[in-house]
Amino acid sequence: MPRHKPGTNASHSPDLEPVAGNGLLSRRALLGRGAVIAGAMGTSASLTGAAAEPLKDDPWSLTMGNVTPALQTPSRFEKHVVRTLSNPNNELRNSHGRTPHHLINGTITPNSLHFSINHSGLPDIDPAKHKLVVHGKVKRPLTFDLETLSRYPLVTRMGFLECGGNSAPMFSVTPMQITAQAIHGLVSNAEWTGVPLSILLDEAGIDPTAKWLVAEGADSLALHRSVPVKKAYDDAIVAIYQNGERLMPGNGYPMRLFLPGYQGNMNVKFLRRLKVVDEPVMSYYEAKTYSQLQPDGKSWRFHFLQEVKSFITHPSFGHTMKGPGYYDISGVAYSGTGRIQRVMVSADGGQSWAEAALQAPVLPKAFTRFRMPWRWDGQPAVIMSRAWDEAGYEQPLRTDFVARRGQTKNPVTNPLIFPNQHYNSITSWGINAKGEIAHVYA
Ligand SMILES: Nc1nc2c(c(=O)[nH]1)N[C@H]1C(S)=C(S)[C@@H](COP(=O)(O)O)O[C@H]1N2
Ligand SMILES: [Mo]
Repeated sequence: MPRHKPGTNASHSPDLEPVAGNGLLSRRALLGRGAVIAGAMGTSASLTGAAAEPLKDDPWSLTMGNVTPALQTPSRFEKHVVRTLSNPNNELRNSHGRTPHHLINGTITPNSLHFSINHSGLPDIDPAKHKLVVHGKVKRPLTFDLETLSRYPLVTRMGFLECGGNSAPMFSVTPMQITAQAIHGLVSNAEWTGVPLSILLDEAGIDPTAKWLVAEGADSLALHRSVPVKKAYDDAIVAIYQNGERLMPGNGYPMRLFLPGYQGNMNVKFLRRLKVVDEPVMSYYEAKTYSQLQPDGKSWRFHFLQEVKSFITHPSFGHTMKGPGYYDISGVAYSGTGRIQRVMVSADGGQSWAEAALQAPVLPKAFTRFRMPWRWDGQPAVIMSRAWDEAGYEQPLRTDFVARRGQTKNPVTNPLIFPNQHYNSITSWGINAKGEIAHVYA
């Protein structure tokens, strides 16, 4: 394609030259040049419609508005932006709430929409009575309450939290026609504030030969997991704030273990015990539920790390394209190993790829939002994303991944519960000429 000077004619700007198949545009199109976007609109009008008409006053412009509430909630027009529940009728079993990734944007999951998994419900904990004990192979067993813990030096860090069972519907042999919320809703990202676990262990005087901790929650099943002491000293915290406010009851109020990048289940909520021991205790959740069953029938002993992953949230299943023209392809990428290095996007089912823009700051073990400018020509397209992390790990292609890790043919009573764990391969969305979006395997 011939190159033109930018600004001479928006529709022939070099920023509108395709960088990969099926209309992917240069990332430079994102650098705030409206003319480029206008050019991508093609012959149709701009995104905002015809020439501006004189404004008229709607009812809300004519009277005094509502009074400011003490605790604000989203607009009544956003009532559909909610978590989906696995146990809406309050049966005596576990309950999940899934994050609506296709309805939100940015990187921070609002506390009201952070996913939640509670194996024995939400305990109604009085923070004045809740205690955390540190004991076992230590010189000085210690007891903390929320107030004493709050007086320690606190650290704040952004971090994703993902259930090992997130994305399990992707193990289905046929693509399930469900939203990114239903597929990937068991991962969220928040700013956590708490006390580094290393400070508490040092104060207790941990036996230098001890290799493991047992963390236990105060809910009725006393969920407990073994955690390597090495991880505790690396970057673990006892979190007491979530996005600036106290933890939500469903996210561990008043205190929880936060292990950046490690399998959700190990992030013990309602934390009441840290016992220093020599060996892992092989608790129910590490020996059975969250162990990884392989196609050969064997299980991996532990699978702590949540590996590099990405998925497109916009556009995705549940959205409809509003005609040909400019779109942002956007989604989230994250890795339990560290920072996201690169995200590639394809609009032609993986035949060609272009590098997406990563929104700064790119933080370790946290969501990174990626964006890819795209001119959809109204023809069928398959969009997908693939991420790499700074340690060089790449998100596996689906065929390679399921060859190694298996698929499930079994008709399942609850289609969102699969026996397999830790899906970190690719998600593809197929768009037809009507602009309808389906979940496809490419
Ligand atoms: N005490 C306790 N801790 C728990 C759980 C629980 O049910 N009880 N659920 C675990 C599971 S399976 C996951 S994936 C994460 C989810 O954390 P969240 O509910 O804050 O999103 O918490 C883990 N910690
Ligand atoms: Mo989980």
